[in-house]
Amino acid sequence: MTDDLTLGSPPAKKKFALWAKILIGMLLGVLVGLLFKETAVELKPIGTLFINAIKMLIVPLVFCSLVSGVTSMQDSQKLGRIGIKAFCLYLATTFVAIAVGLAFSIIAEPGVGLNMVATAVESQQVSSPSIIQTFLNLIPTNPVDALASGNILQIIIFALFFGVALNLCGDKGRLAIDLIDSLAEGTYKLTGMVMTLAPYGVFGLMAWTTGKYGLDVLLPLLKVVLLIYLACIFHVLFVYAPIIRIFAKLNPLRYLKGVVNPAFVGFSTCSSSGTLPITIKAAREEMGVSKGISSFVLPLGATINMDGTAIYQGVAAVFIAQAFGIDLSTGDYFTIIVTATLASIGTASVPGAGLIMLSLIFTSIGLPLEGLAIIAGVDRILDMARTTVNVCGDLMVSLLVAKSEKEIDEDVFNKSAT
Ligand code: DAS
Repeated sequence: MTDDLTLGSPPAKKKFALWAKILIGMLLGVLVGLLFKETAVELKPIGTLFINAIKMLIVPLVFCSLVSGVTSMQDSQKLGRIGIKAFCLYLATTFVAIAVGLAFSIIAEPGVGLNMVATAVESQQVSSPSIIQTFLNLIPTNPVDALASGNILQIIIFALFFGVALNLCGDKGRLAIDLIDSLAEGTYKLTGMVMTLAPYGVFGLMAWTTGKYGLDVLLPLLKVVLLIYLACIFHVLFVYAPIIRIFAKLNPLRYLKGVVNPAFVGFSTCSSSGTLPITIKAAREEMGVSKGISSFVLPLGATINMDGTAIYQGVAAVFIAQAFGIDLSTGDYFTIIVTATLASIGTASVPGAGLIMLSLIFTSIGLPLEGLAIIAGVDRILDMARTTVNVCGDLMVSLLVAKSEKEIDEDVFNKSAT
């Protein structure tokens, strides 16, 4: 796979695949982090520069590509159908993800034998807004403020309604539609340009992460870290891949090839929304998902779909219960599933958000909040895995929806193996 943008490189020169450059950047970053700790932690600005460059794209790309995508679908009923399909699929995969996390930790018992003692710590009341309030918050009272503050859900709602309105304008809407189409194309090209920075940004992020969280932080909690990574890998290979094979009747290996770039970027940035421009680009160029579907389903997924976070919350809750010798009842497990599903919708797609929402889970079943401090030590390492699964889950659902709506170019999808 190569990036479609050749920024001045001579056509005759063999293009080294972007994913390979990112992988080399990642490995070099880990090496520098392990060998030169002090220097490595100073390299974070290189990664921050890359993340800021991606964040620069999110609002214009999501707004322009969503309005452009909606206006390319004249049928508003189809739009509603796509939204309901995506929402239901996101909820269903999150539900399965929590079950996977609970199953892995019940079987492996990572916290058994740690015999930690809880001291009375006031539970910080982290409350996710009520269902009613969540829906009320969807409507932007000031669209410009929503764009300026990067409130993705409000931008999605405004762009959806604005796109439908432009469709209803007939010829009078043509000028605005053409303008937004070209703005969308411009932000898309800009994404390709930013992607050329990925190998360097990933190098800086991995060097800083390894330098800061080296092996000495990891070793005491190695079992739970390995368990969460194992559960995440299982979820992608034994839940997503079979779903694609069975329900989309597509080759799952090509899906796994197509998610490589967004997965690498999600892994190193720990931000699904920060990875969104790259995720949209991969959906279109590697999987053949249409502009309309990718520009609607992926921003929605980056906001409400957090399967990796759900796995992490399932494992972490059982791990801390075991570590403190607390027996969980069936009702507790049910509470974890419901709370983690709702929490994952409310979890912001930025680094460390899952840890904050974990306190909601702990509070809901009476687990000691000291457990958060234990998990926090390795949370960045865990965030890398869960964000990667969050991104892969968004792409999987966009593929299913595109296939069901006959909005996938299978020639593009099948070429991604080349
Ligand atoms: N880092 C979040 C994301 O961007 C996930 C999390 O913190 O759980 O998806």
